Amino acid sequence: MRDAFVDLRSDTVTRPTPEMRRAMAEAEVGDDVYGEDPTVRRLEEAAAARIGTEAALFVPTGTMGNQVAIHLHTRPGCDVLLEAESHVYLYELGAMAAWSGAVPRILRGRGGILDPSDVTAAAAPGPYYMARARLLVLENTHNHAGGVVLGVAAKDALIAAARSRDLMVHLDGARIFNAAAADGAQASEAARGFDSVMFCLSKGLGAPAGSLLCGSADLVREARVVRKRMGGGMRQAGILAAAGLIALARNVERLHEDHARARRLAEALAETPGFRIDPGAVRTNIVIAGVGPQGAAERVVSGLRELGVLAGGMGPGRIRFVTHLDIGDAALDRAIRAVREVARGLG
Ligand code: TLP
Repeated sequence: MRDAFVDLRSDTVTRPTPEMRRAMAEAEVGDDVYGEDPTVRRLEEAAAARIGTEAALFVPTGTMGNQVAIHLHTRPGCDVLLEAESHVYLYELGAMAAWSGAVPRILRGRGGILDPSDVTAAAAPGPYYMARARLLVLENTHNHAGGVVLGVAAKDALIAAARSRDLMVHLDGARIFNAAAADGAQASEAARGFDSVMFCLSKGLGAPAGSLLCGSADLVREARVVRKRMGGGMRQAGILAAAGLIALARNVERLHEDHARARRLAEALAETPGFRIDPGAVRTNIVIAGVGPQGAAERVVSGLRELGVLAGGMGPGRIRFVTHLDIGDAALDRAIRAVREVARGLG
C-alpha cells in the first residue's frame, strides 16, 4: 500500500534490500550482552575502520548513541554547547537533562554552522559560581539547516576553539557519509579530532535500524556500560548488524546519486511559484523549501499526499524533502510533477 507513495519524508523510510534481508536471515548470531555476537563484532570493527577510531559500539538508534556520548563527556549541572537547531537540542526531548543532568546552552549558527569565536566566548573561563561548559556537540550534515555540510577546515577550526577551552567534542554524524561524499573527503577526515562520533546506518545507508558510537577503546568500554543502563543491550543483534554490514559495503559510494536527485528537485522547486529555495545551497540529500503565506506548508503537504507524494512539514512555512535509496529517477519525476500541480492550486 505504502509503495503507492513516493516517500520523501525522510531517508529513514527505506526498506531493507533483498541482499540485506538474505544476510539477516543467514546471520551468525550470539548474545551480544555476553559479547558473543560475531556479526555485531564485525560491524563494530568495520565502522571503526571507516571512521578511523580504535573501536565502535552498535546502538539501536542515533539518539541513544548521542546520549551515551553526552553522558560520558559531562557531569550533572554542566553546560553542553550546541547549535540552536541541532537534532540533539530540538528532537531528543531533553534527553541530556533527563539522563545526564546536563544543561544545553544553545549558540546560533549561520546556516547551521557555528562560529568558532562564539564557542570560545561561551566557554570562557569564569569564576567558580558561573555556569561551566564541558562539551561541544556538532552535527554533520546539519539536518534542520537543510543537509548542510560542515567542511573539514571549518570542523577543525571549531574543534581547535573547543580545545582552547578544554571542552570535549562529540559529533552527531547521523549523516557523516553524506557530508564526506559532498565534501570530497573520507568519513575518517570528517571524523578526525572528535572524542566521539555517532553515525546512523538507518538513514542514507538504508539499513532497517542501528547506529554506531565510535571512539577510543576506553570510551567504547564505558559506553557499553551506559548503553546497557539505558536499556540498549540487545541480544542476537547480529540480525540487524548483518543488514548494517551490507549498508556500509554497498550504500556509501552511491550517496552522490541521492545528492544529485536532491539538487534536481531543488532546481525544480526554485522554478515553481510559491516555493523559495536556493538550489545551489543543496549539497546533500535534504531539501528544505520555504513556502508562504502562513498555513501554506500544511496545504502543500496534504496536496502532495493526495497526489501520492509524501513530504514533511518543518515548522511554519517550511517543507522538507529527503532523497534516499528507494527514490529513483522515475519517483523523483513524479514528485516534481506533483509539486508543480500543487503549486498551481496555491494560486
Ligand atoms: N532524524 C530524523 C528525525 O528525528 C528528525 C529524520 O527524519 O531526519 N541526529 C540527526 C542529525 C538526525 O537527523 C536524527 C534523526 C538523529 C540524530 C536520531 O536518530 P534516531 O532516529 O535513530 O534516534
